[in-house]
Amino acid sequence: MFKWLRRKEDGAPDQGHKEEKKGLWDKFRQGLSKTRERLKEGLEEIFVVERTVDEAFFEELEEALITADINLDTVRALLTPLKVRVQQGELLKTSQFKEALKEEMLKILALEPPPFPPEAKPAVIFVVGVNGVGKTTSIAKLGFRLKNEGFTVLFVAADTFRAAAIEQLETWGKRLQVPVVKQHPGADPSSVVFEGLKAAKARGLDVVLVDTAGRLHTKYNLMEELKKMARVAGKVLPGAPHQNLLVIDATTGQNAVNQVKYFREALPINGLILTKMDGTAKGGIALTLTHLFKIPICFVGLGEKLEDLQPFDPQAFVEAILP
Ligand SMILES: Nc1nc2c(ncn2[C@@H]2O[C@H](COP(=O)(O)OP(=O)(O)OP(=O)(O)O)[C@@H](O)[C@H]2O)c(=O)[nH]1
Ligand SMILES: [Mg+2]
Repeated sequence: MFKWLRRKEDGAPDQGHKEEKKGLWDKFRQGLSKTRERLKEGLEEIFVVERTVDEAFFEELEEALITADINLDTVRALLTPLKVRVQQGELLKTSQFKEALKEEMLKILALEPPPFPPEAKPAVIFVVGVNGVGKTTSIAKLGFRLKNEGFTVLFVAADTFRAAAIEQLETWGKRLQVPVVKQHPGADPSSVVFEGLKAAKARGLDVVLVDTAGRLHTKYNLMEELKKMARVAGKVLPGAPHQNLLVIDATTGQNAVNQVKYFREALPINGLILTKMDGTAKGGIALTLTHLFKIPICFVGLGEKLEDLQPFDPQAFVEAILP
């Protein structure tokens, strides 16, 4: 059901398609309940009484959408086409409005993610983002998913900033039976990348997931470090890194916009992972980011369990926030 999600053609026994549509929609519904509740508070009053759409209605709607962390530009982008339809004499009743709003949201969200994993062997994926957003746990969850789809995986502990970061990835590696390439804390992250990619190439593995630091000692510049890691990766494997995924914590709110700008200066960002959707009423950030940057959301974190990192389904998302 997601064309961009690749499965390994040769190995993998059919897992009986885990992403059954209904199961996924339920997960989105559950994971996005806080955002839905927030929107409901604002929207219920607007939609509950059938009335004729007027200027005041638009103002109330605008306000309600902003409270779910959809930024003003994005709200206007959503509502302007609807205003035009009202002016043209269509959509005159509030009851027709919700479906039309969903359609507008889907237009913004309909960006097809790049193939996952990318079609290279080994495929090298950098997972980047500021500290604490969920990079390492997302790597574990992606590793779990890839293994289930029949791919062989390697983790690279290139967040050498803290000893605990290396240990955290190692623990996941043991649990998932995924090999981990690491060095001592404080080692040059690029050197770990170099060693990791060499190892993946030598062992003929399918996918390399590279964990990176969210902050560094003050004498380093995180962005310069990331660029260097990418250059080193490209020397070992031309074309690597094949995909850079930026992890954004959905609870951050509008600061996420700055984070995308910041990381995009260092690396081309091919997709977003929005974590902790389950813990926030600010799920509307998904719309803001895709609208402003036109970067697809690949995965969303809907809970803490391994299977809670799910491919982003725009339709399930829209239905979940606007029931
Ligand atoms: N509820 C929820 N918690 C999450 C999700 N993703 C990550 N977390 C939690 O967020 C916390 C931080 O996750 P990490 O993976 O360690 O974050 P990180 O980006 O690697 O952090 P640093 O290595 O410090 O930069 C952990 O407690 C995770 O369990 C999610 O989708 N939902
Ligand atoms: Mg980490």
